[in-house]
Amino acid sequence: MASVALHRTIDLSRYPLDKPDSEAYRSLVTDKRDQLNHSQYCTMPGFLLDAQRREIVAAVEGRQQHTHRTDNQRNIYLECSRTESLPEDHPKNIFARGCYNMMGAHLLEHDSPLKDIYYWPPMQRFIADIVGEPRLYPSDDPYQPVNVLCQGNGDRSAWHFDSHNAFTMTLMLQAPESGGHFEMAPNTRSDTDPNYAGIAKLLLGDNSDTVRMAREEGELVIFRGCNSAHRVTPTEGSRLRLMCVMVYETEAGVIGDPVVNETVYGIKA
Ligand SMILES: O=C(O)CCC(=O)C(=O)O
Ligand SMILES: [Fe+2]
Repeated sequence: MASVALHRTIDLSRYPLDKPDSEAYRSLVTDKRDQLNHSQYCTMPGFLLDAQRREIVAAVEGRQQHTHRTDNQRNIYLECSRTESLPEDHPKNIFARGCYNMMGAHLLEHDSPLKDIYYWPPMQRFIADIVGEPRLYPSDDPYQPVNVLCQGNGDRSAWHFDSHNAFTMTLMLQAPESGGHFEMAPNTRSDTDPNYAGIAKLLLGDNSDTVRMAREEGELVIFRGCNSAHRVTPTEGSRLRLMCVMVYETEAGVIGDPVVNETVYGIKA
């Protein structure tokens, strides 16, 4: 892929991914890595250039009828059924509504600029440098690598932990008229402490440990969502909230779980 094409897509003057040996690149990476380690997320406003963003939005809006609708009640672990042996107020038994349309990678054009970004080796290197991995690889799954989460009036994502990837990248394509805020409770749990009591408080409305991130159109965010619960508050208004979600893998050749693909994209294995 020619880097010249990405000059139209990524603001390379602000984010010099094409100059990994430069001082500007090194200081950008250090800054974002520190932010990620400190807050469990880091933000890059103006990453996607605006003219390209508008073209992407038009293409994504034109393909809405093919997206897959999800509307269900799930707990913070993304499970839909109760655990009878646990009390009513245990996080496993607290359910909230999640509703949205998902556009999988199979529904994006082959030459979508979102795919250009995702498959561009300097992008993979840049993200690896920030998250501290020696190398990252695109997912080989037909549906999961690059998605667009599409949320209309009233749509939302309930509090959840991401189950599969240690970090996730989200690129805001279009902001809704209002609502649709990304909220996170950094370090809600750890690998050794499930913190059920703290999670129950969060789920019952205690927002004292949560941050709300202003999400600008064109902004790239990297967040660690495995142990930091996060959600998207209800979108309001007629303009769709369109969020591109990208995941990289730490090894080559990774294919997603067919059960996940059936639930998220409606693809029967
Ligand atoms: O839409 C967002 O801002 C967050 C999406 C999300 O939670 C995820 O992709 O795991
Ligand atoms: Fe998530």
